[in-house]
Amino acid sequence: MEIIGVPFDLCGFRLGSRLGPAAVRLAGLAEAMLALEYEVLDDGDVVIPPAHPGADGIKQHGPAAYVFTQVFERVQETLSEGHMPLVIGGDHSISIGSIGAALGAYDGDLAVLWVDAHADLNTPATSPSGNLHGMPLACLMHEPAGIEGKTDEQWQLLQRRFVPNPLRSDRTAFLGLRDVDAGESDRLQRLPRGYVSTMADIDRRGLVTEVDRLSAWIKGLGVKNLWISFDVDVLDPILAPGTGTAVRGGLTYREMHLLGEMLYEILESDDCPVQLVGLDMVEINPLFDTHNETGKTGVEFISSLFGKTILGRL
Ligand SMILES: [Mn+2]
Repeated sequence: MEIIGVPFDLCGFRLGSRLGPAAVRLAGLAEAMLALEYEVLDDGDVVIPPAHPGADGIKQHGPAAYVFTQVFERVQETLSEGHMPLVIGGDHSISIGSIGAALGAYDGDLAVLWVDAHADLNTPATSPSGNLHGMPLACLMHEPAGIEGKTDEQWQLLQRRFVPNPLRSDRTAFLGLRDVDAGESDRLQRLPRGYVSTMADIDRRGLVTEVDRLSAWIKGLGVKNLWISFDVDVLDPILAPGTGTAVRGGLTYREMHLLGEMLYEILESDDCPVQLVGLDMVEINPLFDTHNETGKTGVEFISSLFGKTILGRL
């Protein structure tokens, strides 16, 4: 596996997630993967340009495109070498580059599991904030910008350059949703539905039932490759305060580990036709954290996802 640090936060709600890759490294990501007997490469961070708001159009479009280009190329290269990219952000906009590259590498044969409090399905027209970190899935799905002129041009440029093969909404799974904007909700209703599990579903039926349902969905999809995009704001802020977009009522510590362990079992099982090809971990903001608890928690989730159990890697 290869760690790709993306200290880019200009498209987020609050600055500070540029410190996320350092926090996750400090929490021992590479060491944890080595302990599980994976080979780990870390070629450092992509280069981040200074902020440049632009006169009109999408906020910080220039710096974003500059960063996504590098993310796209690094992920493409890592996949072509047969390695697993671990993309550490940074705000969630960077998934346009990472998942766009994976969609290209597998010719569109890709499902995405979006583990996040938010649906990130806004377009420039429906986004209440105008921040690109709330729009990556809409961009990946080739939804139209909904605003003409420069915004539309810039939106289409992102799609042309980074998303040659659009993500199909019916191959997208959401887990942990609890803060969905009106425009996103409309889009979720309108687009062909993949898998959706909100925090209310998890409360009613329990995480095990919901992940079993996810397992059946993944196995029946007819797709060979899976990308997991993990936004730490899916976790309850009591557990993971170090994020700029905290929402109460998230996954608990034990649910987080159970999710990682169950996903590992599903993906390792003999009857699973889908392989995990890459991971994003985003929105870790050490400025809001206490003693790097959120960085450490992120590393614990990744460890469970890659086979760590109480009794070792089974
Ligand atoms: Mn997100």
